Amino acid sequence: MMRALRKLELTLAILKPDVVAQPHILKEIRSVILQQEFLFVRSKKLILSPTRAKEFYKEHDGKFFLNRLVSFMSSGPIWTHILARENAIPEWRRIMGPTKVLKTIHEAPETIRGRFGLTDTRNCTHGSDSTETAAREIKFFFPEFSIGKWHDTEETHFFSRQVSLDEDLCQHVSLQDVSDAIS
Ligand code: IDP
Ligand code: MG
Repeated sequence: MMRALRKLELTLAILKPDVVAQPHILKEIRSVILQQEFLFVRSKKLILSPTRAKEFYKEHDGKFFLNRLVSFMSSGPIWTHILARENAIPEWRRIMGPTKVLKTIHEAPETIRGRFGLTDTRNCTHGSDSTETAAREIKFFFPEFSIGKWHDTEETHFFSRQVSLDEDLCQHVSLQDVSDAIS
C-alpha cells in the first residue's frame, strides 16, 4: 500500500578512493550530484577493510578483476551516500556513465567516469543497479537506516524540497528539524 505512494527512489552511491584523494574532483562530483537534483539523505566517510570490500563485491567472486578491485577499494577513504531523487537508481548510473572508463572516455566523455575516470578499476563511483541491490547496499553501509521509515517520515520533506544542505555532514536535513533546533 505505502509503496505506491513513494515518489522518490533511494540509491547507494560510493565516491571511490581515486575521487576522495583529489579534493577538487570530489567537490566537482558533489556539485554535479546537486545540479542533477539529487538530495543527500545520509553520508559517511570511511575506509573499507579488504574483507568488507570483498563482501560488498561478492557478486564478482571469481572475476579476473576482483583482487585489484578489492585492493583499490580498501586503499583509502571513500564517501558513501544514500541519494534520493525520482528514478534515482537509473539516473545516478546514467550520470556516472558506463563501467569501462577506457571506452567511456571516448563514448560518453561528459559523464563522471568519462570526465574523471583513470582506469577500468579506478572509475570514480559506484551506483546500485536495481531496487533490490540498493536495499542490500544501503543496509551494508547504513545498518541503522530504515528505507521504509524514511519513506514514511522524511520523504515528504525531500519531495517538496523543504530541506537544506548541511555541508559538513554532506546531508540534507528537513527545514522542520532545523527550525526545531533553533527555537
Ligand atoms: P559497475 O560499478 O558499473 O556496476 P560492475 O560490473 O558491477 O560495474 O563492476 C564493479 C567494479 O569492478 C567496477 O565499477 C570497476 O571498478 C571494476 N571493474 C569492472 N569491470 C572491470 C574490468 O574489466 N577491469 C577492471 N576493473 C573492472
Ligand atoms: Mg555493479
